[in-house]
Amino acid sequence: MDLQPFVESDHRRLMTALEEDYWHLGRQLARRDVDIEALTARAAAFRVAVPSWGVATGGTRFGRFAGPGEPRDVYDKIQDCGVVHALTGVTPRVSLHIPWDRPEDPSALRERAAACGLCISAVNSNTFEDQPGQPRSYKFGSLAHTDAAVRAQAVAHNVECIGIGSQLGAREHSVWIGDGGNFPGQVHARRALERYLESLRQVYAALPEGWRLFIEHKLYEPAFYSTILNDWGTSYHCARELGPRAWCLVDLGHHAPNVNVEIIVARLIQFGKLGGFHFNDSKYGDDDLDAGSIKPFQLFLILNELVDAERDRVDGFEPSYMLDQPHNVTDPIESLTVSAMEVQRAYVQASLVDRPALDECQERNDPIMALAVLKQAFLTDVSPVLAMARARGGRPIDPVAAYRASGYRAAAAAARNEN
Ligand code: LRH
Ligand code: MN
Repeated sequence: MDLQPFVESDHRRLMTALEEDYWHLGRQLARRDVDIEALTARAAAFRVAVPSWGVATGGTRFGRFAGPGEPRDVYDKIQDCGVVHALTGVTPRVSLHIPWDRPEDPSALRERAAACGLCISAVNSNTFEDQPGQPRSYKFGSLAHTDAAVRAQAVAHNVECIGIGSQLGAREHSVWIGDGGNFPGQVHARRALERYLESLRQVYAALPEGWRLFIEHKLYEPAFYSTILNDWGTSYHCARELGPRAWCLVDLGHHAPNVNVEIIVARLIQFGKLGGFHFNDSKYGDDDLDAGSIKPFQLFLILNELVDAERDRVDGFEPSYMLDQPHNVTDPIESLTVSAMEVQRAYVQASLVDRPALDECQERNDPIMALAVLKQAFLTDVSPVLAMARARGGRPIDPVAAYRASGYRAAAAAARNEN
C-alpha cells in the first residue's frame, strides 16, 4: 500500500503547527546552547530494529486474541515491518526468528525486504520449543542439556540459523535459551553452565567474518526455579570466555522487579561487552509491554548511559538496538510504531543532558543539582524534533493517525483472508 497520499494530507493538516512548535522549542534550546537542527539530525539518524514476531498478535498461556489481517508468513511480516519504517523512518532493520521465519528462498526474501526499504540485521535461534518431527526434545533443555545428542542438535540448529542469516545479509546471531529447572536439585548449576559454554563455543566457531554473537540472559520463565543464563554477571563471564565477537544482550524485561537496569548497562559498557538491547517495558515480570509505556524514566536513564558512553568514545561501543514485544491487545503495527518513537525520544532526551554540568555536580557531590540536570532533559518535550525529523524524511507528523487513515489494516485483512 502506498502511504504517500496519507503523508501528504498529514503534512497539509499538521505542518504549520509543527513549524510553530519547532521554532518555539528551538528558541528554548538555544537559551541552553543547544542547536535544535543538530538535535533533529541526531533524531533522524537513530535506528532501532523491529522483531518479525512483533507484527503478529502475541498471547499468553491464558489465550491469544488474533486481530484482523494477521501475517500469514514471513513475507506478510516483512510487509508489515515495512509499514512501521514508512511511518517512523527509524526502523529499517528487521530481526528474524528461525524456524518461525525460515525462508524457502532466502534471496527472494532478501529482495522483498529491500523492496520494503528493509534489511535483515539479526537472526534468532529457537531451542525453547520442539518442532514437528524433531528427533530429540528440548523439554529438559537444549545447549545445556545433560544429553550430548540433544546439545548437538541445538548446536546444529544455531549453525543452520547462521547459514540462513548469511544468505539474508544479517551479521548478528542472537541466542536466548529457556534451559533451567523448576525444582531445587533438578539442575546442577555449575555442570549445566559448563555444558552451555561448551555448546556455545561450537556456535561461536561457526560465526562468519564480521558477525557478532549475542547471548541474552533472563532471570526466569519458562523455568521457574533456576535458569542457566540467569543474570548479567553470568552473561558477562560467558561472553568473555567465548571471545571478542561474543556480546551481552540486555532484554529490559529479563530482570527482577526494581533491578537497576541502567547500572547493569553502565557495567557492561565499562567491561566492553554491551552488544545490544531488546527494548520493551514491564510492571512485574517479563511482561514484554510496549517500550516506554510503564517506566519511561528508566528508559531515559538507560539511553543516558548509552549517550554518555558515546560522548566518551568508549572503545568498541556499537550496541545494536532492537524491540522485542509481542502485543496482545493492540494493532502490532501501531505498538511497534509508537515504541520505536519512544526509544527514539529517550535517545534525543538523553542527547539533551548537559554533561559538563552533570559531571561537575557529580564531582562536587551535589545530588539535587545532578538530578535537576537529568530531569531538565527528561522533562523537555522533544516531540517537535521527532516529528520534524519524520516530516523532513517524508514520514507523517502523526504516524498513528496517518496509519489509521490509510486503512492498511482493513486492506491487509481483506487481502490475507482471500487466499
Ligand atoms: C525470551 C525473548 C527472546 C526471544 C523471545 C521471543 O523471553 O525475550 O529474546 O527469543 O523472547
Ligand atoms: Mn528478548
